[in-house]
Amino acid sequence: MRVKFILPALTEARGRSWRPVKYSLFPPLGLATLAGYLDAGDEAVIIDEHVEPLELNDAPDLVAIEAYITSAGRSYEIADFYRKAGSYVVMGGLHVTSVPDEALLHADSVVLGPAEEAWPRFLSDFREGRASRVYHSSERTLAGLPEIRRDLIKKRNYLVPNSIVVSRGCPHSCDFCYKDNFFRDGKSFYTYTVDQALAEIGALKGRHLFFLDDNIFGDRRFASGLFSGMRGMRRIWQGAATVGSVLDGDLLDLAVASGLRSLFIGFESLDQAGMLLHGKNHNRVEEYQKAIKALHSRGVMINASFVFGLDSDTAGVFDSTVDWAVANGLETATFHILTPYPGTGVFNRYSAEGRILHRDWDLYDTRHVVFRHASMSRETIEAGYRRAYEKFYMWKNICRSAASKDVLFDKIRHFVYTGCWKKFDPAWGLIINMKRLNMAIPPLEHILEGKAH
Ligand code: B12
Repeated sequence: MRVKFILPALTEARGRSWRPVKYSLFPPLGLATLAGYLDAGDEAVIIDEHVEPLELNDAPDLVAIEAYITSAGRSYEIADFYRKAGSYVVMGGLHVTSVPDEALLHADSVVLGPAEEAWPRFLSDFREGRASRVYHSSERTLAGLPEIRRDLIKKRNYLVPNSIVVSRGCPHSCDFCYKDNFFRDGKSFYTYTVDQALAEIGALKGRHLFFLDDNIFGDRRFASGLFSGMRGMRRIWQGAATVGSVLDGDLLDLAVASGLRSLFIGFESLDQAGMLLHGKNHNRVEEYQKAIKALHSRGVMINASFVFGLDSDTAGVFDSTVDWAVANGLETATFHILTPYPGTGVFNRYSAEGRILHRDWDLYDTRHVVFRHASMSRETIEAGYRRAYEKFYMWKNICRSAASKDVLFDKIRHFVYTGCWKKFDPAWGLIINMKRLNMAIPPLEHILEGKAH
């Protein structure tokens, strides 16, 4: 059987002569996971449209497409093309799970939620010529997962070929997150065993790793086993966690000893009331600075995430958030406009209140306002969002933020890391087009390495 796995490009990454490096960071791990379930005699290819052209001149037996919200339009185009060409088309992923009826207009079958149990069932039905239209499962385990087909990933196209995910979901329930809907009929947070995770890490060449898990600190027992096991493996790694989890006993020390050098943290908002509105009760604003200090004092850089457009936000929120982020020496930040993804709690609530403006999924990219805010206009929020990015990444503010560090080495590292990340997109574009992103990995490792305090 010939199978073509496709990750269609997100709207914002299409049709540009050069692309921001963020679209060349991570290979499509979900699709490589699914490819692991094929038989030895099957032929498989993975095409990631963010980093390579998709040739539409073939008719594989099976085309498997992963759709995110802003790649939905493109995913449907590709699905329609292949169905016409005579291929069988199956779709899955976050957006398909949110709106299966929409996806079924373009796909022969859809797989909803995590696919580790449903996908092999689909494959077996498909081989027997009796595939159903919809597959989903409530069985949730990562035990016995076949080897992820990393051999199908064109590593030179990515800055972080060693991305890895050792859990699914998250222990929390924020109403703007896809999680509750995606995992709705079963467990919504589960992990590899520690041994399974260590074996996968052990098989990855090179030093740098990036854990793509929503919350790598989320299961204390698993995380401490993992970090203890990684000690001595000479890895340096990045990942994501919550404010509270980095203050949870010795977990952070174990993480740093195992190679943690940079952490993504969803601070979201400096307004406690705003977060309560969205169920992010575990974020306590009074702990933010303590968490930042805990990380910086151990030489761990922070990539902070903020969301604008909570009902409690007013026009001052953009500047006050950036000023706070700069004053606290945060190395990098991503800003988002609150985006009610279909199927989430906030989408259902705003829908019921008649506040969803449209369903043009291309604009559900966290850069556009797609709902009616309690007090601010669309223009105010979008302009404030753009200003926040510009202001945070002004050289003046990068210098000011870097200067807030106590140790000279950290000041320099902050300056170089932030500058390289945001200020040199055309240079990144060149390296991407030359397919030489792997050249950037040793300097990245060097910068990240730093010296743990
Ligand atoms: C890598 C990544 C990206 C990459 C995407 C390309 C890529 N390589 O996948 C990049 C950097 C481009 C990206 C961009 C963005 N991302 Co992103 N990203 C991720 C991340 C960290 C990992 C994805 C991954 O590999 N997961 C692991 C694999 C195993 O899971 P999976 O892909 O979901 O696949 C499983 C199932 O979905 C299913 N499946 C998937 N596809 C298919 C296809 C078929 C045929 C079948 C049968 C099954 C199936 O089977 C797999 C195994 O169970 C996730 C977080 C996460 N932990 O998932 C966030 C995440 C998806 N991103 C998120 C966000 C917000 C964004 C951005 C909007 C951020 C921004 N403002 O720029 C953008 C744009 C996204 C958009 N417009 O839709 C959110 C989505 C939030 C939501 N919907 O509620 C997530 C969940 C992070 C989070 N917790 O907030 N992202």
